[in-house]
Amino acid sequence: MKISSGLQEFHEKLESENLGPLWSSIHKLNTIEPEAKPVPYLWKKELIERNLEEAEELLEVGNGADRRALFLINPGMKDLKPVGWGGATQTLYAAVQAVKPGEVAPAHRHTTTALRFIMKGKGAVGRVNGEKITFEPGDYLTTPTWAWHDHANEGDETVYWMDCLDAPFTKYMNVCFTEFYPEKQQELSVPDDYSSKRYQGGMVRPISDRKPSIAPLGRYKWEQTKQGIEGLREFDPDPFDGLAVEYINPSNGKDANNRIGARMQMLPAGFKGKAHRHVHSNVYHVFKGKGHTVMNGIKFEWSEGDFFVIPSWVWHEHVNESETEDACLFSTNDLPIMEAFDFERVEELKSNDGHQDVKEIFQPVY
Ligand code: 1HN
Repeated sequence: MKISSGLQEFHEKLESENLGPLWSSIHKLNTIEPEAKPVPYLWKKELIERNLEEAEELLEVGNGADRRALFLINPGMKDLKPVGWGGATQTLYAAVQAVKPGEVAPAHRHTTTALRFIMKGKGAVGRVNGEKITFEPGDYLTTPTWAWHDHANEGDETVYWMDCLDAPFTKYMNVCFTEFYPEKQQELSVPDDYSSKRYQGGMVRPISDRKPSIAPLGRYKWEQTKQGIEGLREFDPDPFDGLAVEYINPSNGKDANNRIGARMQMLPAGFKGKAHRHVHSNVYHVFKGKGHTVMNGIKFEWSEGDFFVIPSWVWHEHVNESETEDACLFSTNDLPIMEAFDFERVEELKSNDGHQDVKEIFQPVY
């Protein structure tokens, strides 16, 4: 639109009077496609470990710091206040948390919802709404909105896990409430691993849960997740995601965490996925294996322990580079949020047999 000097002056006057001219702004809102601020990016395991080791020396959890976690900052979102402090994508916060033997991360609760994926180490426990939950690498845990939670390491080695919260989303929505528990650790009100025992049958639920609850199960064991994937092995893999399962709430079949989706996908040895893009965004953690993901023509090479993000509406395809070993990728997503508001769309790449041309290889920071 051509703007005369008279109109320009009028726009400036409008702005000083806290009004805006829709005729010159509408295209900024109604973009032809989403113009995601977050960019595809990858953080190496070595970078995170090196910095966590430094944090382990510099601070003690429970004595000055409530949590020792390093969060992923998407370089495309640094200027996005009020969440410039740490969004991996526009909705998801992701971090690696380390708890040393003897440390207690004190109890609190917040409207922001959380989940965890255990990466390394044994002996740490979480308390969630009166239940003590034990866990091991490969387990997935959910800390639902407004649930009291504290963590402690009762073992003799440092335990590391991935945290994912919908913190950028709740920040944008201005819906954050937080409350601190009067003691360091909350009181236990049910037997240890109570919710896992209640649901140990897998596909049967206690009759009292016929009326669904928000998060009836706190822990999802790696062994069971693996079994779910193994069952898929004799069938054709999903052309984009391989052998993939998602963690569900066993009382209602929806996502295990009501606002953050989570999946485990196995890319069988030699798997070469096709490209698609979707509105929802993902944060990936490489649990096992070695391969790469091409995002908008850039090749991101990954191996065990790395993290990468797939922002909204970015073409992506996954490849397992090993001909003998399977690769396992844990990922979180904001699909529950996108679906709740009817925003989700998916597009498959039609050209070049569904594969992107690789124009560049991403150079990570070590
Ligand atoms: C939180 O409560 C934890 O409980 C970790 O371990 C990360 C990031 C933002 C807000 C709350 C935890 C968090 C968090």
